[in-house]
Amino acid sequence: MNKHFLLIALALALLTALVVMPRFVDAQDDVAGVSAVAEGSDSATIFQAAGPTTVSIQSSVDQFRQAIGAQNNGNGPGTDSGHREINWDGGSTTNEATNVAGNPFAGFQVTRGALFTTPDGTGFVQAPAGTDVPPGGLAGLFGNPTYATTFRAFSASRLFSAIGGKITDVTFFVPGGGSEAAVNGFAAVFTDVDQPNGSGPATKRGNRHASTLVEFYGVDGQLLLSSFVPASPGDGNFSFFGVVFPDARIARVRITSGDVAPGPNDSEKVDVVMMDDFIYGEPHQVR
Ligand SMILES: [Ca+2]
Ligand SMILES: [Ca+2]
Repeated sequence: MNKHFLLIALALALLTALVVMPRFVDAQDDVAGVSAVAEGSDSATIFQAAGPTTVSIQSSVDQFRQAIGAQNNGNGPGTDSGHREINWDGGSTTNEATNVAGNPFAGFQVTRGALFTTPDGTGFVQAPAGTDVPPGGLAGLFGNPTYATTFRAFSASRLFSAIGGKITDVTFFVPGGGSEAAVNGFAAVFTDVDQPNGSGPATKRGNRHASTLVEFYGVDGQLLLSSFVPASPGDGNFSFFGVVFPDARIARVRITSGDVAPGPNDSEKVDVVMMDDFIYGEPHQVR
């Protein structure tokens, strides 16, 4: 083959790659959408939104709740339908407490059927971005005063984060103290996802490195679906990403929030990301 043929073939390959990039590669402010995406599963429905205010994502959050089962089962025993939510606020919209938990964090395993583990961190924190109440929320715990304004809560007043790591694994149990379980859908709210989702072809010219990723695994440990979370550059903006399947097949969710463990300043080089509300289908026993 001659050199010209190779160049033409290369150009065609690049063109094809551009054309087939996922439709939500270019996240923008106030993007919202519901779509079925054949990325790892042709039966998943994706809910995603991003933007500068809580309103930017609220309709997608509400649509997701409807899709997994509208009833919020709170701390009740395991049931047939509906969903569970964790807003990290301890039952108060003015909660200023900084609550640190170990790893794994089992505080919601019996009541709402979710257990949290961080493979690269040491524990978890539920806290406001910043507060005068010692140790001072995320800003105080992570020793970075800029965190008080870099992050905002979707549900007032506290956020959630791994400590010393950027990865959170969520596994499910039948509420009330039951055995391992699976859910039909899972979604999370994020604040301050700055780096664009999707990894485009321009790895050399322009960094399209994405910071925040959600992976969904089945009961046999197989990867069901993986996606980056849409970004909304600017301090304290909101992102939402969720997936619903036709049945309870998600046994584990791995969330990579940001590209660095909390501590350093959020900057163009490192994207620090905090989490807020987790919403998931009623956990059903794995058979
Ligand atoms: Ca909250
Ligand atoms: Ca950030």
